[in-house]
Amino acid sequence: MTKALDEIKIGGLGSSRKRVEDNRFIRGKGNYTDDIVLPGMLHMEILRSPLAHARIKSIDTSRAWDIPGVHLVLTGEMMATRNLAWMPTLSYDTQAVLATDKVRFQGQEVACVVADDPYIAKDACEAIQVEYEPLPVIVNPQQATADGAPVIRDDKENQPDNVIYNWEVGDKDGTERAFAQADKISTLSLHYPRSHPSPIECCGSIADFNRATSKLTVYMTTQAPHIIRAAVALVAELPEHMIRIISPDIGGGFGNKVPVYPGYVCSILASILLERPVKWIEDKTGNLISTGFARDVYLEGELALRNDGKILAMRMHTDADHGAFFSDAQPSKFKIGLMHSTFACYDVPVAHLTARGTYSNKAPGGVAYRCSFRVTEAMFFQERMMQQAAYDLGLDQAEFRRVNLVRDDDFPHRTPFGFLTDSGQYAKCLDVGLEAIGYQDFLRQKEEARARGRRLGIGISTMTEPLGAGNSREYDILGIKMFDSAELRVHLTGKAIVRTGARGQGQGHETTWAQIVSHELGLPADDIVVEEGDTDTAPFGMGTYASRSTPVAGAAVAMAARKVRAKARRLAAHLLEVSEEDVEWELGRFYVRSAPDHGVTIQECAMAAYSNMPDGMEPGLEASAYYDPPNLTWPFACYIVTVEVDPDTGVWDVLNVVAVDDCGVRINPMIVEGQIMGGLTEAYAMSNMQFITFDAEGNCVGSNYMDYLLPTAWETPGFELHEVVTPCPHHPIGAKGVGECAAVGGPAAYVNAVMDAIQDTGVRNIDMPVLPDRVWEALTFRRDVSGAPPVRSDG
Ligand code: MCN
Ligand code: CUN
Repeated sequence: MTKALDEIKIGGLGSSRKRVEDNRFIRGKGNYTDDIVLPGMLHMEILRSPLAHARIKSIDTSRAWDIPGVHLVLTGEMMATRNLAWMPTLSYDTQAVLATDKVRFQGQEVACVVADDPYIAKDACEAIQVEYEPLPVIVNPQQATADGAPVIRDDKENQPDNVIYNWEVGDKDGTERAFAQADKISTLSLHYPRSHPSPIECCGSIADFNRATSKLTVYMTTQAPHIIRAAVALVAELPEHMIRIISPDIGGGFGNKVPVYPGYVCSILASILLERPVKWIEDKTGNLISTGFARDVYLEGELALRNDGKILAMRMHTDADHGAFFSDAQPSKFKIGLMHSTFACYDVPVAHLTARGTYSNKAPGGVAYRCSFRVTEAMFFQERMMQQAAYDLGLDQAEFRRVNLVRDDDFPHRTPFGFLTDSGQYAKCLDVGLEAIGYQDFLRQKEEARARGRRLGIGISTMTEPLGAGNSREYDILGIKMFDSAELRVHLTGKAIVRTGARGQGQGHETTWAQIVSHELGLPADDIVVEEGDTDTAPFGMGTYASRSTPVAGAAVAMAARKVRAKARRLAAHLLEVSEEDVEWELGRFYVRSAPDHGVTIQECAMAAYSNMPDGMEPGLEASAYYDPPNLTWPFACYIVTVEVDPDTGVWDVLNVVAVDDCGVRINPMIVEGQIMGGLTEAYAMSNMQFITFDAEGNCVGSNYMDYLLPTAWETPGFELHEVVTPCPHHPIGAKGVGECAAVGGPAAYVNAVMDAIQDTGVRNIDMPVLPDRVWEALTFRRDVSGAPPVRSDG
């Protein structure tokens, strides 16, 4: 008779345990950076450039210094005396901390004031007089590469133009040969607009330099505290052990809190100079105008097709607008992130991808916002292209996908760009989705409605995405290999603490890491606390982004727990007075194989580790593990959306949304569903209401919540969720990442649905956000609608 614990009851794997962090969040007891008040703390504000491109002729700070309560006014010139006017970016470029020679985007940091309170600091910023000489402005790659275009980065040697890189991958000649064999070639070009993560909490930091101890403590809103510590050590040339980065509760990150921002650097220098804590909290417009943008890529491509629907080859080109500095946070080897994960779920024999990156007079960005390094753009293009190709072939769009999806018995599958996808049941996910949405019925309804002048549409998006960088062979950031770690310490009464180098921002790590330990050791999840975000206590890790926490840090948690279990087994053998080989494990308990009733609990082993260990055994029960994943994890998803478009106004309403996600084994099904609903909501917002762009002068249009709309419960549609589980073959508990899937795959489903409703017009593309006026324009003039900047200033 087994005495194993009921895993769901103790909060182990598969338990929809309530999020423990919500105990404090829903009571208003979260501890965010702005909640922290230190003795003697001063406040910093940033003066930003009103112009997108201008030479700085002079900066006069005298009036700001005269304002009572002002302690410090920092300019680029002062930063330069400490070699801090510029900083290296995560993509081997440089970025201005405070502008010295020129401003290169609207909202760029020009000066900082540190004062007794933020209001004095803000007033003093306005008292700074800057004389600008305006320069011609560039807001897209076409302008950037035009003859005679002004060189934005004239600060750099060997930068004669605005091109950052040309990059390619795949088999050019083979692709050309395959295109020559095609029955049909289908093409598509589109712009994936800039989008902004816009977490509710903006960015911020509190730097606290203590001269007596030489220790610098920085509280900040970062998703990757250890990377920041490394950056501070290298940039500010401070000894690493004297730097402590603490990332307290984070009010949403979504990628916005991965980069290193000038505000962090300025608050650190200010604290060192003043020997007092200095707090900088960004305001909403500052956040929307200057930090971590995403996307802004132009994608064009084509598929070589056989009449029966088989894809023979894929070719695509990307023009990426990086803004004024190439500061993407991404693995060093890949200039355009993991864009080449595109078409990974389809059996495409050969493909070729080229990418070009250019500078413009826009805030740097390029990678943040629920993306795993450009996979959002990659999957959006893929799924828009798949729908268009089905139309061009005259095939049913679901059937066309099915014909080309990688088969279940074809794993691991090598993609044309060299990735190895690990596992999946792609056709099954599609079937579950089609069944749930009532596909055949809907097609009939659509016909009938059309006969009465109504326009219904259905959009499908199927995709796999690479989550969980890296393996260390291929993935590094600035030379630091991408792996992660965890530490588990079991106390004598069988309670425990887990620490990882990841840093959740709302994903529920405090809940789910405990569940992994619970699964491995049989300790109730409620007996385990999880701590992340303090570099003095957490083991080294690369941080939380690219949905890498479960694939990498989560795996490290399991491995650390297994080491603890191995030691506990030796303690059990000692307590049971048998040899280790005679000891069996079941959840929560070791027992003697020949006498199953004779056993000890994991808690009894923990006590023995401190009170009754065998001779020669090192006391204590703890372990750490560094986990270098053998591969990325490849979750799959099928999102299906139905809409009705009003032909008179272009307004479209969502009728139904079905999501089928396969993220392998689910640690906490409720949290996974929350992640998927959040992603579908963001996808909905990106597809039709989040409009942030630039006019011809480089003014950022939409840098406030009146224009850049956040979806509320009112306009967000309901979602019907389904699951398929294909365990990840290389992850210790079979889990794959999921945090970004719905935001990555979702947008194409919404846009495809609208395009399906107007397919008979011959319009091939409307750029996101698919605003009603764009749909109306497409319907009325039967033409594609581009959303690329500059936006017209004539309204
Ligand atoms: N999970 C699970 N079972 C799985 C996979 C995941 O139970 N098979 C759980 C995890 O344990 C974790 C959550 O789901 O609690 C998300 O896990 P994972 O997919 O590993 O993603 P990360 O934790 O690395 O989160 C990063 C991802 C990214 S990159 C962005 S951007 C994003 C996202 O998460 N930002 C978010 N979701 C967010 N959700 C909130 N609330 N806030 C953000 O800022
Ligand atoms: Cu790119 S947004 Mo998430 O990977 O932090």
